[in-house]
Amino acid sequence: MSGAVAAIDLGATSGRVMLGFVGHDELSIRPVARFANTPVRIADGLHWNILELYRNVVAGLGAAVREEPGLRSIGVDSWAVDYALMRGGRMLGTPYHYRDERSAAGVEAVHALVGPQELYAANGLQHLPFNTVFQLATDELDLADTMLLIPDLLNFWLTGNTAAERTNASTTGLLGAETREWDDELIARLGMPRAILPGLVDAGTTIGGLLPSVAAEVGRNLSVTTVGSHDTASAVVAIPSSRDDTAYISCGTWGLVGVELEHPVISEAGRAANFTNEGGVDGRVRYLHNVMGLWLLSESVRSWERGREVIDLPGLLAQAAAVTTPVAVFDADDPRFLAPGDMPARIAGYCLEYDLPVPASRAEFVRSIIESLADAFARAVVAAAELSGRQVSIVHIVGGGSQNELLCQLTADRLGRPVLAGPVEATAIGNVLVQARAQGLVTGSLESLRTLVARAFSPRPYSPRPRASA
Ligand code: LFR
Repeated sequence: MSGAVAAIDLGATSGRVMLGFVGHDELSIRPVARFANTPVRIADGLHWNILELYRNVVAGLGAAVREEPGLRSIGVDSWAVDYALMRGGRMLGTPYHYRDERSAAGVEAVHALVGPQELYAANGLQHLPFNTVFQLATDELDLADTMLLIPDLLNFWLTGNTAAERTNASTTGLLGAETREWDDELIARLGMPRAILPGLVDAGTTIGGLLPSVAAEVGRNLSVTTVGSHDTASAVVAIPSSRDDTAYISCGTWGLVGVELEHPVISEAGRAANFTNEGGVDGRVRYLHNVMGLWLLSESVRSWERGREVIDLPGLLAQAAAVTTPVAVFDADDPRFLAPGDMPARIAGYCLEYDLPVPASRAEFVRSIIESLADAFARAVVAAAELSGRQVSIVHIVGGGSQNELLCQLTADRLGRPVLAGPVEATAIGNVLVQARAQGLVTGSLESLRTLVARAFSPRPYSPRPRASA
């Protein structure tokens, strides 16, 4: 038996609707619609243009149905942590972007009630100033009756049903690391209203059919299935390997570097190294660290394009690969790089502060960024192995970054271990596979799904080069 499902995958800079065709021995995907995701800054801060995203999702589903009338199901994933507050089914204000600065005040408010150590012991999350718990601490929660994370919000608009999908709920900071249930005690200590948190569901649950008005727009009714609705959870489903000695780097706007575990690792060393225990599909644990990712590059390009110039990125990457002068390797994780704004100026500022050579051209900036990312990736892989007690001999890079040859090669060089790159669309593939399994198109554990991925999308190998030529 084989059939088609559609993945709605919303990233921080763009969204897509992909058709996936899955059978016992079959897996392929095809893009149906792509659209920009452009945040909007208004007087009170930086927001997502969530209505525009929803409009594009519905239009994309219409196109998917026209291309594949037998579509069995749809599933939504997006970036994590961000949310809408609701009352009586209405959205109260436009969701904030996690890069909005307001969360700093939330960090202080939360830590005044529950210190960082205790918080980590409860939720197992690395400290990111934008974790939902910190954002919520700045919000008017008394006005709301429900809090919906972004994919849960879209599922609600599509079906009228509310639920909190567990992998994404694990990024809120309000889920117990061990129990994977809402942590009532923590929530009470933070003085947050427990009632706004919807019931939890696992990936692979049918949420419902489309509301009649939505079905009319799309062209027919469709069943909505939860997937690993945190995009990184879906990407990890599609790592094309089931070997125990594998680490992964899911690289897009962020570089998520880690290993998959059966149980969380809550240790002081892991907390100090800022390693997170996020929830994976099938109850797995994504033990990983957030590296700043291709954001450093895209935000630099955005600065250069402010002068109305259009940057030829492939050309610039080729120039960067040809740079022979030594460039600065800076700490890609430095919090100064988090907010939107002039990235080259911040990198130059870092170099001056730490007495490193300031890049003298755009090609040198790009080389410096890629070297620094590869360095941060390599350090995070080593830390993931040490902290989890796992032996790592192979590293998979998936997502947009897997297309960046320089990044893959430099990561292999710095690690002294082989890197396997691809698939580029890991998130959409993971989304498709979890739906397909829920529909009975495939069966089995994540390992059998990954075998299917490895067969359909064979990754590109990069061998570490000897030090002298690296
Ligand atoms: C990647 C990602 C990361 C999360 C960050 C913010 O797209 O989902 O996993 O830490 O975005 O939500």
